[in-house]
Amino acid sequence: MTKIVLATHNPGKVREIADLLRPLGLDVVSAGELGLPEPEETAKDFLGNACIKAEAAAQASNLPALADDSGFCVDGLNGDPGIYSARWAGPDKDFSYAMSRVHEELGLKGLSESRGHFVCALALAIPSAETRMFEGRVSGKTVWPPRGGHGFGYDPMFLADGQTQTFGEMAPQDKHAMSHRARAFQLLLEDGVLTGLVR
Ligand code: ITT
Repeated sequence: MTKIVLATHNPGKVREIADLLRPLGLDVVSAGELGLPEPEETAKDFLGNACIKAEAAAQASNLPALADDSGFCVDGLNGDPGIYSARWAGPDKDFSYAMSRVHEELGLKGLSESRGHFVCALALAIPSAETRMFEGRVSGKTVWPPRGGHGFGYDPMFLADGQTQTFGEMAPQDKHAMSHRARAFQLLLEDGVLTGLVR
């Protein structure tokens, strides 16, 4: 079986990406399990940071590596937290705190809610081949108070367009049917490079 590294240390992402990859029959191992270091995310956009993480993991492991850089972009906060979504949760990765911060900063601008979207950039780095990149997004709005205990990160405060349940309330398979991550993943599958690895 072809082995692929998930170049992330975020358990929520490992769970979701492993679900999306499972039908392909790849042998998935996470960067955490391999003890790979976390590179600094110094790029100015999601695609650039995904590339940094995928290429660092591919180089360190000499295996194909798939990285996800993602975030929550709130229109009323000029796109913040955006690429800083993980950093807004502080060193303890406290997303109750990060969600409160979004709510409070909207409040300082006189807003009780705002349109926003999730972005997911995927980068697939294969040793001695060119890195491939794909981006997906899903639009909706913020809700307060947060609702639901599924998912991770900002899921409980995001209501996608046309939905009545937040991402935090949705069953995992329902989020997978429409999320930014699933959309980026669909583009990756259509590209064929991943299925090419399995053959
Ligand atoms: P890695 O870099 O190790 O992958 P990270 O959590 O630091 O883990 P990012 O820099 O891409 O990853 O941060 C993205 C943050 O955006 C993540 O920590 C979540 O809080 C949030 N986020 C991304 N996708 C999300 C989703 O599907 N639902 C809720 N929040 C999400």
